[in-house]
Amino acid sequence: MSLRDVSPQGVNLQALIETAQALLAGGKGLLAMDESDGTCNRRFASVGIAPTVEMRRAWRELLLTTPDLRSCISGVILVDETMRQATSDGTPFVEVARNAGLLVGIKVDTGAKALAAHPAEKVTEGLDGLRGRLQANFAMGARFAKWRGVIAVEGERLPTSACLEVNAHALARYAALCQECGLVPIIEPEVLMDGPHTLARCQFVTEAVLRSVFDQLALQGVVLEAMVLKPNMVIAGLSCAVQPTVEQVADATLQCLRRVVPAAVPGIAFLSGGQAGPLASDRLNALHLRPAAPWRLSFSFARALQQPALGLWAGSDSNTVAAQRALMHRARCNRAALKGEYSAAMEGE
Ligand code: 5MM
Repeated sequence: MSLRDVSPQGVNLQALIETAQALLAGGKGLLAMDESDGTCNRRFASVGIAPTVEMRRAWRELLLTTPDLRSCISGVILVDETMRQATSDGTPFVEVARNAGLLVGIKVDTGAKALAAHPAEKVTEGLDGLRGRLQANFAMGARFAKWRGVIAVEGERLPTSACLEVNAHALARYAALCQECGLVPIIEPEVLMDGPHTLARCQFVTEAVLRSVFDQLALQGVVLEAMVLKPNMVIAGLSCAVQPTVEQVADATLQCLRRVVPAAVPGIAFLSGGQAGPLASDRLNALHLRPAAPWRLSFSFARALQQPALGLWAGSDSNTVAAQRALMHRARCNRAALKGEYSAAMEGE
C-alpha cells in the first residue's frame, strides 16, 4: 500500500506514523496511568490511601516527576482528570510530561458496561461525542489515545460472537476517529485472565478477538501503519491448575499474533492484566528471545509498573523518593526485557 501524505480528511498521515514509531522507539515502553476514578480508588484502598481527587493528583504528580523516566518510557497514558490537573506548584501535567520528553496520551473510552442480553459480558462505551473530545484533547497536547475492550472467558460459553463483534466495532470506530483528529489510536482488546481457562483456550479466544478487530479496522478504513495494538499476552487463566512456562507463553503469544496481526502494524505494546511485575517482565523478556517478529514488541503496563511504588508511597510525601525508585526499577526491568536482557537477578538490584 502506498500511503498518501494527507488523507481525504486533511490529516497528516506521516505525522501519525511518526508518532506511532516514536511510541515504540528506543527500546522503551508506555506507562499506563489512566485508571478511572473507581479503579484508582480501589487500588488506593488496597494500600490504605484515601480515595480523594487530591490523592489521585498527588500520585500522578509522583509518577510524572520521576527523575529519568524518559530513559525507559516513551509516552504516558493519562485519564481526563489528570489531563486537566497540575503539580503542586501549578505546572499543568501535560506540560510536565512534555518537558520530561514523554508523549502524552489519553484514555477516551467511558468504560466497559453490561452488554444487553448477554449476561457477564461487557461492551465499552464512549463513542457519542468522541470526535469533539478528541479534537479538544489534541488541542491540549495529546498525540495518542487509548480505548479498551474487555473480553471475559468462561468455559466454552464465553465470549459470545456478539461480544467480540460489538467491541471490535467500537474499537475500530474509535480508531478511525482518532486518526481523523490527528491522534494515534492505541487499540486495546483485553482477554481477561480471570478464571480456570487453559493456555490453549486463551490462545483460541485471543486469536478470534484479534481477527474480529482487524476485520473491523479494515472495514472502518483505519490506517494500520498509524496505530499501536495493546493486547493481552496469551496466558492461562489465573485459577487454571496448569500454569505455562514463560517459554510456552512466548510461543503461544507469538503464534497467535503471527496468525492475525498484519505486518503493516508498527508495534504491539502488551498490557500486564494483573500479572505480578517480575512475571510480566520475564514473559516480555522471553518474547524477545524468539526469532524477530514483524512488529516491535513493547509494553504498556499499569499495575506491573506502578504497584510496588504505590505500596511504598502509601500516600505520604516522605515516601516519594522510595516510590519513584521502585517505579524506575520496574521500568528498567522492562526496558531490559525489550532487549532480552532481563533476569530474576535484576530483582535484587
Ligand atoms: C488492562 O488495563 C490497562 C493496562 O493496565 P495493566 O497493565 O494493569 O493491565 C490499563 O491501561 C487500563 O485500561 C486502565 O487502567 C483503565 O482501566 P479502567 O478500568 O479504570 O478504565
